[in-house]
Amino acid sequence: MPDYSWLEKSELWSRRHLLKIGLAGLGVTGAAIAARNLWKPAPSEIKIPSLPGRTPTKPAGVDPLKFLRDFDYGTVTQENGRTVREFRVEARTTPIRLNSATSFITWNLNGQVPAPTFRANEGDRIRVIFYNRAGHSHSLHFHGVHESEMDGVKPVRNDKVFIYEFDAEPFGVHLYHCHIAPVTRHIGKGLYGMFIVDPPNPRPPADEMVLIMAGYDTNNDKKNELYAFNGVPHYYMEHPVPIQKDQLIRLYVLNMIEFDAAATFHLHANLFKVYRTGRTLEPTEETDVITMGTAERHILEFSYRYPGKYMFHPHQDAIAEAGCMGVFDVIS
Ligand SMILES: [Cu+2]
Repeated sequence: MPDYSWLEKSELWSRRHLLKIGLAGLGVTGAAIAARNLWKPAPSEIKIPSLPGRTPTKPAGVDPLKFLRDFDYGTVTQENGRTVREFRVEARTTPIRLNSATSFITWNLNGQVPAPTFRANEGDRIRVIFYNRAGHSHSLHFHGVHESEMDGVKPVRNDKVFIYEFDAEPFGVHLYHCHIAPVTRHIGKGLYGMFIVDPPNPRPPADEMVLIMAGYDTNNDKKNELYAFNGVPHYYMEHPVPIQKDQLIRLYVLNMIEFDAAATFHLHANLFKVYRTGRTLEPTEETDVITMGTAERHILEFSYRYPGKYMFHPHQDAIAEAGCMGVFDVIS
């Protein structure tokens, strides 16, 4: 669960301020806010290997090993007999260190790239309180089904709050991102995240992880000079992802690379089952490389039979070699 204490402590979320921006009218009270953390996902028999020592990347706010399995289920309350999940995010402008030579100004949510992975059950009411403190206009456009006013193409100006509210549907792997023109730039600067809607009957227990592929146009030439899984180039090469042998792994993979028409995802020494857009409960194919256009996303499932280190990367090797590459460390 991400640490939102900075938000709760801030003057912004004082009762007076909530009243001012109209949240009280939506039924959000201090009691509802205090209810955060009451709901947690059911524990399973899945073994999550302990993570190796990490290289903190602050002030970027990105810890790719932690991000992998970090699902934000929101603050859960019941309102008029239905489940409401409330997420609070703040758009900011902060630098991230991409490598020893390159610092990059990102446009982000809560100081992190990618933005938090929101997760809900199909049919939940979603409420996203979006506070823009980035210095210029941004918005949040969610994929999925919702009303026109909630489509997130209208700019939210600096220092303004907008509340997106809609139902989580349909189940699957979705995404959200800023939709201010030029969108290539707003996404390329880091304002994107995943939005997972779980089906009414949960998928089988698995070690679940999020992998978001993205590019960085560091010199504004409308091409990417660096690429990354989950924000930091080459990170999972330097910090392999430990996974358990013979255990089901479920990857939620999203391609957010701008400027390149498509990216593939390839897994070494294995094949994975594909659930296109997470929209099926049975796999639709089995392969070891899948092509994703920008914004395409899938669930990929597999397990490793043999211990050892195995790479994963787009099979456009130029993209992989420029940072979008990682390793699973299969342990027994
Ligand atoms: Cu933006």
